[in-house]
Amino acid sequence: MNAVSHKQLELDVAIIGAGVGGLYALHKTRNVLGMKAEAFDDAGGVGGTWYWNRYPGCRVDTESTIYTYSFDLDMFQNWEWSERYARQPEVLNYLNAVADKHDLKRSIHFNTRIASAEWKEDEGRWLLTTTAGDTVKAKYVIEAVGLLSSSYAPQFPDQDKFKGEVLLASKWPDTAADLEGKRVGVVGTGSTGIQIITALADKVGHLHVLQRTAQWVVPLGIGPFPAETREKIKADPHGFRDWALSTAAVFGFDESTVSALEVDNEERKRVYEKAWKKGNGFSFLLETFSDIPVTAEANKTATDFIKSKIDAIVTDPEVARKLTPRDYYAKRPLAADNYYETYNRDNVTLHDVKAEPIERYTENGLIVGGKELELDVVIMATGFDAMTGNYLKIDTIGRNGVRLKDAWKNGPRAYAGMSIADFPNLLMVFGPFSPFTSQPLVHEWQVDFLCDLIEKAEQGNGIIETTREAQDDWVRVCQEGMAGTLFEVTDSWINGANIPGKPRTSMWYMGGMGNYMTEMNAIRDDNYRGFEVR
Ligand code: NA7
Repeated sequence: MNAVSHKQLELDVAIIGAGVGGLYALHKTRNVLGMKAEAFDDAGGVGGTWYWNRYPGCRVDTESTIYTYSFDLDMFQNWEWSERYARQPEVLNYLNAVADKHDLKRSIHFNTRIASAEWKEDEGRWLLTTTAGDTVKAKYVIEAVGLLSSSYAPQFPDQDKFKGEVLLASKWPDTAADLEGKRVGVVGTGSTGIQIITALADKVGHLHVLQRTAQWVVPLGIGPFPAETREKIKADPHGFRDWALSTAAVFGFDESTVSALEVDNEERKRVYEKAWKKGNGFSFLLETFSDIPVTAEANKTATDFIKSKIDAIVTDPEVARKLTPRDYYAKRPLAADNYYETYNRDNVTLHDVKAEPIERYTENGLIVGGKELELDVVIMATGFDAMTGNYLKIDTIGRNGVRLKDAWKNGPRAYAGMSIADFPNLLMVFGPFSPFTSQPLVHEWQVDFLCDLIEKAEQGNGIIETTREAQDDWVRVCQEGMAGTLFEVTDSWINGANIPGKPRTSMWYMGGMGNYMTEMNAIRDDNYRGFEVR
């Protein structure tokens, strides 16, 4: 469907976003509940984050077995993922196939950005307005706007003077120049940066890595899709899905229950070596021992191990020193094959831009630490205004004129990761204070819960209202849970510290998906406690 005038559009359900969460929300509300539901996305196609992130080396770093829907049993059992960690084109292809099979695209308005949303109390409807000025009235709004979709791209002075190209990783243009043989600078060494660095090192002329903060990186373990997992899913798809959801992080493994401090050195080394060989950042952080993200002592056992790998792999001791983080291993755990090996290449130079800052552009490149670095292309892999960024881009006005940006002035407030007091019938997929997990299966679970709520509301007056008391309780529990972890004290997008001026706060339910489901099922059994469905 193309962007057309929506002036007369009246819907039961308006869905914002056509990524993983939005597509399933559209399928469930339109195809299963039979409601008049349509979706809106400013992208030109489906896929959300997988539509935009087309940078070299982009792939999931969650196993493809888990990074999938389960609702379409045939696709869940039989989809032929080629690799253990699917590349971006394969993920996008899969999401397109889901959308096509379930005939979703005819109900999606592409190239359409929702600019504002206002609750009309007298009508019991949301009034959405697009950037083109068209309007949509909907009884329920489901925001599936993406956890990591609102790009953060700081601009260095004098960019207009630069004769080369500046590319934003998270909005990678199809028209990007071929990088072969070029002098390329990469700013940022998070998940995105390390994928780009390892993908480009043997393709470009010279790669300059502009690193502000070193990160702990373990191998990913790229390889073919594991046949034994395929068999498991084929034999018992629901059993596999339910097991994955019952774990804390929903990454396709059971988290360890053993403290890193209760075993001796030799056993610790054995466990870490095994995890290093297997690959995967979440697995290294959570499948090895139970307390790496919790206590400084346990954390140090993991960082000592990774440091020993850096020292063994990186041949230049000064480069090894620059690559060794000073922080806890308590950011979003990173994984890429041959990351540290890359720095042994003659055509890769590491710059510590904390010690020698990026000052400004020139015609020929960047001034870094007072010296000109000649570059043809600069790639910004500088991250996202995570969790709250995309919600706050929509000027959202709830009951009694309350604006979302005011309600969230000091950090987000939400109930169960799915709704907000004073914003009736505004429902979120993976909103603030959702469990800290991988996403697709959790999106499905939350959409199913939201649809149960909608069905119940449809039996009454069609109102879903979150109580302030329930929200305050939920936020308090989440904040207490976060306070017990090293994630809280380690700067990253997880706590908002990556965005200048953003309130630093916890935004997650840290109890794990298994506990989250138990809690949510109890809420459902208690007549949807806290939601006040009328
Ligand atoms: P991240 O993990 O937030 O990483 C952003 C990187 O960009 C990080 O290394 C930052 O350094 C760096 N950065 C940000 N601003 C600057 C400036 N001004 N100068 C130099 N370097 C800068 O984002 P990603 O896109 O890699 O990953 C986000 C998530 O998306 C990922 O975890 C996956 O779940 C998907 P800093 O550490 O702030 O010093």
